[in-house]
Amino acid sequence: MNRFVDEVVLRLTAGHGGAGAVSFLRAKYKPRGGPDGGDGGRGGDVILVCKPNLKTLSQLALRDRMAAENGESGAGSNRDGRAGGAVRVEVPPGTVVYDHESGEIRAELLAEGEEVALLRGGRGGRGNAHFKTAHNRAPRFAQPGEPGEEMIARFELQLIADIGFLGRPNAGKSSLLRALTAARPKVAAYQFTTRTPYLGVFRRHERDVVLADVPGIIEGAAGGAGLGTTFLKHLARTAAIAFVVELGSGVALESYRLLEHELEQYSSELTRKRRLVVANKLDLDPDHEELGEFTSALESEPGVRVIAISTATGEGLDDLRNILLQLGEQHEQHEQHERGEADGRGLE
Ligand SMILES: Nc1nc2c(ncn2[C@@H]2O[C@H](COP(=O)(O)OP(=O)(O)OP(=O)(O)O)[C@@H](O)[C@H]2O)c(=O)[nH]1
Ligand SMILES: [Mg+2]
Repeated sequence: MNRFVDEVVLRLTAGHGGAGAVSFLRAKYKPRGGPDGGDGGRGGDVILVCKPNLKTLSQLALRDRMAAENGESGAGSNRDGRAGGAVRVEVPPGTVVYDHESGEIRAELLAEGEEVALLRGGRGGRGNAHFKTAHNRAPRFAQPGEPGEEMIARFELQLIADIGFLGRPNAGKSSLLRALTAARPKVAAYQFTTRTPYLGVFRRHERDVVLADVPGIIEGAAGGAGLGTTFLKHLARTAAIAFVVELGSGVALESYRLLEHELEQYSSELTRKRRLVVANKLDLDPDHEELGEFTSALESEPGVRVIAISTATGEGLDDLRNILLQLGEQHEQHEQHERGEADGRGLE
């Protein structure tokens, strides 16, 4: 399988327009024929295409530039140049394209088949046949083609999931994804087993709920420690974040605070997302001693809900599925609402 790549910088160039031609009709017995220079062809566009079968940007990481074809020049006998072919850049759903220099967002591709004409090819120049006037019956000039648009683009992939998992290494995020979905990320008793994000889906009441397992976060991750926090960009599109902590070793509360802190350092916007706290490994806290301390410490915090589970015994998983489903549905309603508002504005 391709390695997972979620960020790529590429120089993109649309095609230049072909030059218009300077030419004069040369026919026997007609030495002073009129101008017949054809127009240059249009340069090709740079088009982004959303392909759901793609899961990473790795296919773009092999190159540092992509360009559309230039238009051909015009020719005599009023022959117009051929237009340049477009270049189609295929990207997975969830790709955001930034202008690398200004940081401005130029395109976002979410749905299957979506296409965005990112850069326009240059117009072809007009041939001298266009410039004949009563005063100048033999124009010796034609237009050059216009240059194609160009940019340095940064492609960023943000996986599209309803709920993303955030946790320290070893908390059991991948075990949870395996327990809830058919996804099979590796599970092991060491840190950073998961090195790239992983998606899994479960179906309940005829709805799909998409979960994202994200590599573990350690203290200082925002500053680059461990695998850093760049994978947290995959939480950007989720409806909610499930903080996953482990019970049984006395670190649940400390872990939760650390996750909050690192998330805040990375993006305060993400801290405003709906959140759920999943206290895993309940089987290692049989008297619920640590769970009790943990929940009472978080009791006073608004909007924080703790659910205790064990992926080892299956305890709590069914409740968790229902909560995840609700969070996913709320997200959908929220998005529909936003779309409705946007449409409403258009009708005013
Ligand atoms: N006793 C017990 N062990 C668990 C439970 N859930 C996960 N584990 C174990 O905890 C260890 C880590 O599990 P993973 O699912 O790989 O943890 P992770 O959070 O994905 O770890 P990273 O990928 O390194 O961030 C493994 O040895 C699991 O078998 C649980 O509910 N109870
Ligand atoms: Mg893992």
